[in-house]
Amino acid sequence: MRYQFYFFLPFLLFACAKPTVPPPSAYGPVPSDAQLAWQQMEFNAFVHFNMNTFTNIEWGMGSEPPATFNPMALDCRQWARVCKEAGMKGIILTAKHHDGFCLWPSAYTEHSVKYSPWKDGKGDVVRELSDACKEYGLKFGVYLSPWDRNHADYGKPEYLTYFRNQLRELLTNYGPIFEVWFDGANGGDGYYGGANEKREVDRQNYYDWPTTRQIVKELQPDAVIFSDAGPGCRWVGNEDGFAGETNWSSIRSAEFYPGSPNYKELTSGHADGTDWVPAECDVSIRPGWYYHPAQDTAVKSLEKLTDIYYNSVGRNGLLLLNLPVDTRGLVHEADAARLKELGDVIRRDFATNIVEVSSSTVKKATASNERGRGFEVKNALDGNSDTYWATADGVDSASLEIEFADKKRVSRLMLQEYIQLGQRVSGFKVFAKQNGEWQSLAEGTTVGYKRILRFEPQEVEGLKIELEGRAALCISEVGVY
Ligand code: FUL
Ligand code: CA
Repeated sequence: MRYQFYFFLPFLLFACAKPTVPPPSAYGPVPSDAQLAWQQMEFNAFVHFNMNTFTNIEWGMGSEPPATFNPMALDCRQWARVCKEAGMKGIILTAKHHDGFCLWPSAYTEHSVKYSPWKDGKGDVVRELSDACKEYGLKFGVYLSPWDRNHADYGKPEYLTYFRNQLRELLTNYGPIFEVWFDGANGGDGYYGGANEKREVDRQNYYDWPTTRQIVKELQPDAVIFSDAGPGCRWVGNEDGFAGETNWSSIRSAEFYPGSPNYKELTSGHADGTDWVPAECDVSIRPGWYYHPAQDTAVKSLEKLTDIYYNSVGRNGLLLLNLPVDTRGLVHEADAARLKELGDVIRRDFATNIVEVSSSTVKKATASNERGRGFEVKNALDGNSDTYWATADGVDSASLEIEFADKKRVSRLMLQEYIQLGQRVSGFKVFAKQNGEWQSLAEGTTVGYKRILRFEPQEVEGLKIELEGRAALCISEVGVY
C-alpha cells in the first residue's frame, strides 16, 4: 500500500499543479551565448604596454628601434593578481599598437620582442600574460591594431595578408581568446618601412572586414569582436567610461565601420537596432593610455572611478578599465592601490541584497501582472539571473511592489532584464514608501542586462517599480542594497 502511494505521488502532484505557461517569444535582436558570457564579465582590464611605454608617448611613428623595448622587471603575474583582486574577470593586451611593434615573436616581422634586448630576444609578453591569466582564473583577450605605422605595405592589399597572418598567430598559439579588439584609429603619418609619408585608407572598404571576422570565427568561435561596428561588442563612443543614460544593446550595424564618423550614436545605441552589439566602455585609470612618469600623481580618484563604474556597468555597459603598465613592466603602485580601493567599494556596495527571497526582510512582493507558473515575481528576487518574472503577452507595462518587514535603509537599486529574450524596458519609475506614502525616488529609460541607481540613503517601508516595455516584461533580478 505504502509503495503504491509513493508510486502514484508524482502523477497526483502533476495533476494538481497549475499548468506551466510558455515563455514569451524573443523581442528584437538577442545576444549569442558568447555575447551573454561576455556581458556577465562586467568589469575587465585593458593593458597598454609596449614600445610607447619606453618612448613615453601615446602614438609611436613606427620607426622606433626594437632595442628600445627593455622592461627590467616584467611580471605579468603581478598584473593578473592586481586585476583579480579588483574583481575583474579578464585582461585585454595591446599585442600590437599603431606603431607596429609586436609583443610576441611574430614570424612575419622583425619589429618585435624577438629583436629586443629583453630576455635576449627570447621573451613573449603575450605568452606570459596568457599564462598568468590562466593561473589567476582570468580570461585573456588581444588588441591588434589594424593601423600599422611600421609596415612598408600599409595601405596596400599586401598589408592585409600580413595583418591576417598576425591575427592567426595570436588566435592559434595562446589558448582561448575571449575578445579581439580592433581599434578605429586608421591611416595618417607613419614610418612605413622608411617611406615616412602620410597614407590615408578608405576606412570602410580597405580592410575587407568580413574576411577578417571569418578568421576569428574559424579560430576562436567564442571570441567577441570589438569595433565601432561590433559585431560582438561596440565602442561606447567616448573614452570617459560613461555609457548613455539610455543604452540600447542593439545598433543598426550596417551604418558603422571601425573609425566611422557617426560614432556618437554608439553611446546610446539604437532602439530599433538590427543587431545585438552591446556597449563596452573603455577608459584609462590615468589621463594617458600609456605609462608616463609625469602622470604618477594623476591616477583617477576613487570617487571618479566609482562614478565610472556606476555609469558603465550600472548603465548596461561593460567596463574596460585601462592600466598603463610602467617601464619596469609592472602595474605602478599608485594604480594598484587605487584599483584595490575600487574593488573594495564595489564589493561593499553590493555586499547584501536585502530583497533576495531567502532573506527575512521582505514581508511581501507582488506584481500587477504575472504570466503564470514559472514566471512569478519571486523569480526576480531569487539571486539567480537565469530565472525571471514575466508578464502576459500584450501586457507591456506593470509594477512590482516590495514591502519590507520593517524600515530599511537603502541607497542602491539594481534592475536586470532577461536579455536572452531581448531588451524590452524603455522606461521605469521608482517610488519609496515613507510614512505610508509613496514618494518618487528615481526614474530612467533603458535597463538591459543591468541598470543600477544610486540615491541618498533613506529609510523606506517599501519600494515600488513601475516598468514600461516594448513587449511583455522579463525581469530576471531586482536587487536592493
Ligand atoms: C584609441 C587609440 O588610438 C589609443 O591609442 C588607445 O589604444 C585607445 C584604446 O584607442 O583609438
Ligand atoms: Ca532571477
